Amino acid sequence: MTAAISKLTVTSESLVHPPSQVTTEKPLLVSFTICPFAHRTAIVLRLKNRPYFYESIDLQNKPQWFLNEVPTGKVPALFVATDSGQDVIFESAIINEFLDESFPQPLAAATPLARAKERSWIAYSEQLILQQFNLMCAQDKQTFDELLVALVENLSKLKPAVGEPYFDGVRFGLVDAALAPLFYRLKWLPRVKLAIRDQARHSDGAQRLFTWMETLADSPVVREALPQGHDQAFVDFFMAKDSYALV
Ligand SMILES: N[C@@H](CCC(=O)N[C@@H](CS)C(=O)NCC(=O)O)C(=O)O
Repeated sequence: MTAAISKLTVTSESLVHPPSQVTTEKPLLVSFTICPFAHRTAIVLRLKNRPYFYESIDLQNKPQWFLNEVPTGKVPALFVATDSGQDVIFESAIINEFLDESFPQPLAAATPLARAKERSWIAYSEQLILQQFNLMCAQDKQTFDELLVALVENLSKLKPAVGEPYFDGVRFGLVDAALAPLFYRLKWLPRVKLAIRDQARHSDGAQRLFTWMETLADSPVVREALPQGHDQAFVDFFMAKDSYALV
């Protein structure tokens, strides 16, 4: 899997807008360099061995072609070719389900109940990603400490499978793709990891959570799905916000 993924060509050639080069074989992922939600979709594209065009937009000055097509004004959006031209889908969880249903080797669970539970956890994970963002934006110790406690408490509610590397078992699935971006970005929030590691001394659930978080954060597909220059852009973005986490 890793060898195949590393051969993928992710092109960020300059596109005519609205993007006209999109083909059935090669959709366009519209992103913002440090966006964890777009990272979710890039992970699934890689798990599915799909090449894609990639374009990062300025969220402070969104291009009109993007606003014309994406009513939420949020990234990620995936532009895909259709028989009659082109279409766009938005919302990372929905894009990821679409990709999963469109290409072989399902990532989603096998039964309706198990798939519904995955969707529940994916919906829950959006709140965690927003909490992480707010924690990165905290500018003083008191705010940081309060938000840290809240994030750790909510992370502790996640229940990865017993004795398995991934959330639902042996395979990297859609819940893993939804949360891996958060876990990767905890390298800038080591106190979150330390708090969960401390809990792991007394709790099997916390131990499982800690191991799962580390597995995903270190996973090659998660790292390779990041756009070039991600880490520097991430630090620059939050430094500009006087992030307490980075002092
Ligand atoms: N629920 C959305 C959240 C996407 C989201 O919040 N994206 C942020 C960037 S990470 C965004 O586009 N923000 C711009 C805005 O809200 O105007 C998803 O899962 O795709």
